[in-house]
Amino acid sequence: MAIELSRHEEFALIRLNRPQALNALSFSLLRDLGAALDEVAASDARALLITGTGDKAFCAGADIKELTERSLVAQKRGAELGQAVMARLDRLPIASVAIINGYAFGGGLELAMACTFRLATPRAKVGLPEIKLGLIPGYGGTQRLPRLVGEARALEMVMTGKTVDAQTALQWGLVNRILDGDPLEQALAFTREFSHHSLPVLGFARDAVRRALDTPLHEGLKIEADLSTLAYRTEDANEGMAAFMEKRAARFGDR
Ligand code: DAK
Repeated sequence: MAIELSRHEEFALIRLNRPQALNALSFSLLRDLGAALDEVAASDARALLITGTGDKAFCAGADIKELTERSLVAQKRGAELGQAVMARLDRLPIASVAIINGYAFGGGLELAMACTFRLATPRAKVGLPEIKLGLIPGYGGTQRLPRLVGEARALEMVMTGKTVDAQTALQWGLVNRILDGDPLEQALAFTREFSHHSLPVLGFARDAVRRALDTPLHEGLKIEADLSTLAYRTEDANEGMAAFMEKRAARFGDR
């Protein structure tokens, strides 16, 4: 299978499993990825981790062999499929963490950018090299990259097609951390930093922050007022505040 879905503790783990093609996103892999995301959404996993099989690549992008000799209509359907899968990942009810364990180019970086967090191994390299193929990104890259690194850096990456190393990606805010030990163990430790909090309240927090990027400030503040009031009405908020008063650890029930 080009997609392997497994469970690690209370987390789901998806591995892109086409190491012979550096985990490139064939259309069949994209369809399997969409199905795996549906399975994760319906499960009780508290977070999703995504990584690539092998030690060379997270994902080398769209499968270039499939991009040639296709009709315009087929290409448009392909772009819509890719965007829909990235959107499904972006809107998953739980947070997702990309473990960038090598190259993340083109659609591979777009996949990582659709995740809530990105962690990179020290030798990881990321970029949107589509321009070198006479293309531009088609799975959300032109929209998500500037939101993460700003317009100037996004234009530089998209228009030169140059790749950046993990250290630069960290400086630019494209990745949250560089993993200096076993990537999966380190990523699990990172995920445990937030996953014990109330799941519905984590969802409100993600929604509120995400809306900040496409909403004028006065409207964003209204959204924050609504979502923070909703959080306040949860049983977990009662528990969290009671635990503080009683000087004990909170026991959230995701309610
Ligand atoms: N697609 C298919 N096969 C790939 C691949 C890819 N993206 N990347 C690597 N491979 C395959 C290679 O062909 C090779 O296979 P064999 O020749 O052994 O059969 C194998 O993986 C190992 O690769 P290399 O031999 O090249 O390994 P190296 O270590 O020498 O180089 C590399 C690694 C990552 C630097 C190099 O493989 C590379 O430059 N790969 C291509 C990176 C890239 O350009 N990615 C795609 C960006 S475009 C759309 C519009 C646009 C898009 C999508 C849809 N629609 C309108 C539908 C654009 C999407 C993109 O992602």
